[in-house]
Amino acid sequence: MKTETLLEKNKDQKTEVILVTVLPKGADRHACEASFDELERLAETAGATVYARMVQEKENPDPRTYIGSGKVKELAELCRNSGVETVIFDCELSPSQIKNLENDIGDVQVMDRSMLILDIFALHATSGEGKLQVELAQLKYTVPRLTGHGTELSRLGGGIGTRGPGESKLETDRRHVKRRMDALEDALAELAKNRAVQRSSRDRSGIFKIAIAGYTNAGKSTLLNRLTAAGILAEDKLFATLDPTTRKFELPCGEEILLTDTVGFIRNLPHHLIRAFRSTLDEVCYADAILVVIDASDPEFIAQTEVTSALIEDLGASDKPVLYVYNKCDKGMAAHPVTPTADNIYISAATGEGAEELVSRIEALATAGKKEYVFEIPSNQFALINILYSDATVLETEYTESGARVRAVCDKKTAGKLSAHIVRM
Ligand SMILES: Nc1nc2c(ncn2[C@@H]2O[C@H](COP(=O)(O)OP(=O)(O)OP(=O)(O)O)[C@@H](O)[C@H]2O)c(=O)[nH]1
Ligand SMILES: [Mg+2]
Repeated sequence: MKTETLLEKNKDQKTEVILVTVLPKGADRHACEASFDELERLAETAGATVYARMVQEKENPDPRTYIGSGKVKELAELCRNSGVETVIFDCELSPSQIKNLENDIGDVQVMDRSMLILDIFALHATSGEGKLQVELAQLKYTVPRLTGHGTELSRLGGGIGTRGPGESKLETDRRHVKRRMDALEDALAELAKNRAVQRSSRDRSGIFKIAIAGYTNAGKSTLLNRLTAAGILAEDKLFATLDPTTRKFELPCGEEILLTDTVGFIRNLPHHLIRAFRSTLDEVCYADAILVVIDASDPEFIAQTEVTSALIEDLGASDKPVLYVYNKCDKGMAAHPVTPTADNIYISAATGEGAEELVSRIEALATAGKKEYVFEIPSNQFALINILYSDATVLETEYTESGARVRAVCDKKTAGKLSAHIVRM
């Protein structure tokens, strides 16, 4: 099945867009500007070029058209003079605001930040589950916002707007959309079930799991590639990764752990989008520890770390041990360097600087609460050795006349199952 997107015309022809934002009085001006800069990067990632940026300082957004009526006229004129046919607002617009804006401006497509993010997700989704999640989110969010715009979409032909949930789909009976949404929900529920089964078998194996989380473009995939040669696409693009990738990683002590690369976070990520990707984000919830990767060369890194922490809390994963990985230190620090502590580290995933230290910190995380034991298992109870092979890291097994002597690293719970056979700890 093809996931369609709104912005991309074709590979050689870039869509020109105008970006619009409102700076409400008393709002954090810097945060609004940073968000607006980010919108530009999002637009570029979606394959567009920015023709102009329009900012309105306004007490409160207009309920009818978000920007004031004078500004709407100005925008309409700019669109007419430039021939730009797509306008993207750095906010969440209601379906009626989009409709009013499109009517008032005429001959343009109006998008908001979430529609743009979904557009990028549609471009970057590769797995079956990722594509289903994007399509469902588009049907829930984008389609209602395209109401009444179907004719314009057809008129634009291969232009902007045809990458949405698809012309044909837009022209289809709403009941069909509802049926499609139900089918997608069923399919996703089935996939979530499979994911849960896989997870529980991983859990039974007792293997330590680490999720690599963080702001989009922080270097999460580059880090996983550096550690495991995972071969994941790492690009200077927002949301290059949509689907989680899990790789085994062998610690210097010989213990194997699992590292999972996850979808990046971004500011002003609406809750419905988070819910749509809940099953992929669950990888963070089921991890035993989290590496929060931060682009320390980005002037916005402190705000980005706050966004990441808030989202981890939203997911209900804030009680997990976290190691803050300040990445891209080869580029130099953007702002005040963070004091090194037990829960942070500076590295460069690109050059490998700090990687060795990172590995030993990961090892410390994974082995916290675990220690080395020696067990003597009598030969009539060899089934117990299987427990060690699945739940512990076996360092050495020596067979004796009476049974086996096993040296292994494990947690208390595992050791407890064999407590009668511990000879040294
Ligand atoms: N200079 C420098 N660039 C880096 C470093 N780590 C990653 N990058 C670059 O930063 C960009 C983003 O890296 P990714 O690994 O794709 O980032 P990500 O966090 O996986 O991003 P998303 O999947 O898009 O959320 C790429 O162009 C990388 O080459 C680093 O340590 N130093
Ligand atoms: Mg990535």
